[in-house]
Amino acid sequence: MPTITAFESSPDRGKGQARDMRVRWALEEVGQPYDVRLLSFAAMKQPAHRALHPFGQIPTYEDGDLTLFESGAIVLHIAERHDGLLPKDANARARAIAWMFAALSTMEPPIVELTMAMLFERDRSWYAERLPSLQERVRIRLGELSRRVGKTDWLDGAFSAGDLMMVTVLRRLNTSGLLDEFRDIAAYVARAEARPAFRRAFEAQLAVFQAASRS
Ligand SMILES: N[C@@H](CCC(=O)N[C@@H](CS)C(=O)NCC(=O)O)C(=O)O
Repeated sequence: MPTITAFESSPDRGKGQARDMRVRWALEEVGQPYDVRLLSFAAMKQPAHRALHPFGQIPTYEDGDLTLFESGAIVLHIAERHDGLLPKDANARARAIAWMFAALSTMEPPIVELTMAMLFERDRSWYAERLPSLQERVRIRLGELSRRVGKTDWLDGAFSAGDLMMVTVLRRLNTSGLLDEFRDIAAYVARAEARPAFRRAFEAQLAVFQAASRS
């Protein structure tokens, strides 16, 4: 059974934003049970964890003699070893993987820049001046993506690891108000969140936060 790592006490208070959510969701989609090792921020920076993750972050994935870091690499590994997250047809499979990369390297950077500024830079003198340009960069990408997801349920045929990755990236915008401006995208995210595997992964992550708050 694989073991993943996750925050002992997630800064998002269990809202499914931490990147172990992607891995949990992928494992739930393919029906693979897993163990979770919870880490404090201090433990993430210790040599024992850095031996698994060079940047001292979560998530990691251990299965037998394989250790992986980077949520995209982990989800791709799970999708390649189980049915359900990548199409069998070689071209469709390559396109689904392209959507995973698009989520991580085209959509996620401007979204992370915006959300990090909203979380950690609100009190800076330049925040109000910088915010509109950060929002505009995200809006451009959302506009482009909405033309795609407005036409079909999923990005390319059946639900795939590409959708899983895209939705976890888009969910980072939940508190930004920007998703409300793009009804097609909000509906796409809601469709994905209604999947039983998403719900199970979300509940598992929330349960960790609730247990940490009680102790
Ligand atoms: N590109 C990495 C990013 C990993 C990452 O940023 N993890 C965050 C949690 S979502 C983390 O561990 N933050 C704490 C830190 O960097 O100290 C991935 O997709 O796995």
